[in-house]
Amino acid sequence: MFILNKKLISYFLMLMFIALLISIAAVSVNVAQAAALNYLTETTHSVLIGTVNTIYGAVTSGSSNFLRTKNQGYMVMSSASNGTEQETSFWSEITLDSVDTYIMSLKIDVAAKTSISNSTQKIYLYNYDTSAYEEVKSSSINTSDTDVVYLNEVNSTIAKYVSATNLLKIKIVVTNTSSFTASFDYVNIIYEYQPQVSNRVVCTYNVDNATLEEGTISANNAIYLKDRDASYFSVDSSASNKVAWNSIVTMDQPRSQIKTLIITYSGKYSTSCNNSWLSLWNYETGNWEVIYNFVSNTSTAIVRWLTSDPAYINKFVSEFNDVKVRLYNSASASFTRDADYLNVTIYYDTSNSVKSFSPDTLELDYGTISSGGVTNLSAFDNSSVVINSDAANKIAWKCQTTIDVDRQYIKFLTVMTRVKVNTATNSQYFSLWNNSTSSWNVFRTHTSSTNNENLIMTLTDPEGLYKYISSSGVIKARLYNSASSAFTRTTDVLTFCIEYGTVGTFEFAHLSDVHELIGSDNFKAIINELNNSIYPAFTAVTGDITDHGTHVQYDQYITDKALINGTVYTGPGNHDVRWWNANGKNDWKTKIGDLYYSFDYSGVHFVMMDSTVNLELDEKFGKAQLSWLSNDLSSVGTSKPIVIFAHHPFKIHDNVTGKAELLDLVKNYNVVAFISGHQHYYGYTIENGVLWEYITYIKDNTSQEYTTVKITPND
Ligand SMILES: [Ca+2]
Ligand SMILES: [Ca+2]
Ligand SMILES: [Ca+2]
Repeated sequence: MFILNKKLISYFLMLMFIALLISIAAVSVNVAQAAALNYLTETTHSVLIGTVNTIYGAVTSGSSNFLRTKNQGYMVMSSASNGTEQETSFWSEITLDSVDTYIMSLKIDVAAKTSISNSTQKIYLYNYDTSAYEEVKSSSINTSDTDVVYLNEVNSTIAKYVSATNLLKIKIVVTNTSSFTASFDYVNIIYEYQPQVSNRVVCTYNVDNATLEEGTISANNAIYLKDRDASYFSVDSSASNKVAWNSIVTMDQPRSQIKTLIITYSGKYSTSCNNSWLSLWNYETGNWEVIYNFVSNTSTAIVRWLTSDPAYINKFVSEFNDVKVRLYNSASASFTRDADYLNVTIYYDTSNSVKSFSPDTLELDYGTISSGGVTNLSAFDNSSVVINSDAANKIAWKCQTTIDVDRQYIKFLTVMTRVKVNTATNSQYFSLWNNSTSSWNVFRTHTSSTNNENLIMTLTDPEGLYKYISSSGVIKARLYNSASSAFTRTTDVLTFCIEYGTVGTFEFAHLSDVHELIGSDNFKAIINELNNSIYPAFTAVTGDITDHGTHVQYDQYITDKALINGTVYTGPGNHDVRWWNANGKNDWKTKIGDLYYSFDYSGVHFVMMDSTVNLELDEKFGKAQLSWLSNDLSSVGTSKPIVIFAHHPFKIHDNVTGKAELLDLVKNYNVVAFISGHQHYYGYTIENGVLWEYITYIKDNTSQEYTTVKITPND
């Protein structure tokens, strides 16, 4: 199946030439191949508490459903007496999904408050080794919402909390000396794990747009949301002391493939104001829905909300793969909101093949290695490369890998590193080496953290990838940062992950009916344009290369054709075989070559058909040709995309003898386009995802009467 990308069509139609974009479904996944790799695609997953089992106290309003979003919507419990204390407590058993190997990190995020101050909240996890609960976190909570986060990044101490069947049991206990009610807003259990066999991969989208709802922009613009770099998109509050804007991200992946959706925001305020409300557009109800609210501070806060719940992904991602994010807050006086960073990251299942590559080399531009080496970067295992800054307080490592997949088939490249520093530093710059400019291009600017963080850059433009993947498959990445004093950077992982299909991304040129123009300056101008600005993968000419099929005209076409860079595939038209003599087809064979034939390019099969009849205007596909086609296609198989060329249009000439047989013959194959000429005007239709196109005749290069057809693999 293929789809015509309407956005891109309109874009290309704005150009002087007429262009079409064909997107072709990539073929099946090679799981066996992926399984054999040292597979490094990390998955962050979120599980929500399902059934709540109360121990002391009772739920008086709300339910565990209220714990999915941090929105001041609560599950409320009233306390009961436990000995000398009042207590609310509940436990829940959670099944962790698809934990193929070990869990790298476990984070439990609880937001709650109590009706009276000085309550104690404890988080317990069930230890399957000792068959008893263990306290993992104890905090004081009071009458305002309090966030309590338990974070464990040491695999060996997480494993005991997960049963052989991937169960995790959590108990949350709140106590006070007097009776109280506890209001639980949010409980999210987030774990990172490393699947051994999966086509689940990560893609990150940096937000660079915003639609203002309340307030006026006071500094910079929404492009500043792209990087977490302490440079801000600043908005002054409106007359009613409100700031609100929303951003939209369109993802490359269909909603059905998205397994985890992560929203990250970072920002600060000129003065403290009311809570900030982070919302997502609910496409089912047509309303904003708060997912996370947080205190609006004058210091930068980073908030992250994620879900792996299909019901949430379905309502927050549109059928066109859009996510809309909104930030709203208000105050009693005017204020400025400085938004640093907004990012949407997804983990998704891809139908493409996936491979991950660890770096082959590690070199330092700045700093010295205090422990570890390149091999430590190949696994998420807290075994890391530790680098000390140099005398100028800088660290930069650069790594390279060599991939063994032809870059023409690569759709996505994701480079991920897991890194932390021992003390705050300046922004970290994550770059790829640009082979065309011989310089590092910064893709992510990210404030450093003393906690492990994953820095991810994703390149989704197949042509853009050519700059960063050399013809021999070399990719180089670099991470640079500096500080005002000495620091240490610890890097656990660097991985290069590619998604690739069996169809490459390329563009070919289609010309037809060149007969009136051969030998002219106008034709040479068109050839010049193809050679110097279009750079087609190849050129197809669908007939009428001569006006009357004379030897002189054939020779002129051959002379002109030699000026076109790259391979030119030519098929016959009625002018070529109709006028000169009854020997037209034999003259073609002598001068040009086969009347019909096929060829392959970058995973696509192309067939040039002969629709002509000696001495006639009209068209015919003869039995011998159809028999040849039957044999040809049977060796191609039913999944490979096929494009069929002929001079006479397949669609609008219903009097073609043998057309019904041709269409019947190809109906079980993956024909994505029928392309022809003859009409001397341009048109196309798309039926059941198949393109039927006919183009105009070549007249002059101001009218640009040729098309370029771009093939891209589908998702
Ligand atoms: Ca809630
Ligand atoms: Ca920024
Ligand atoms: Ca490691």
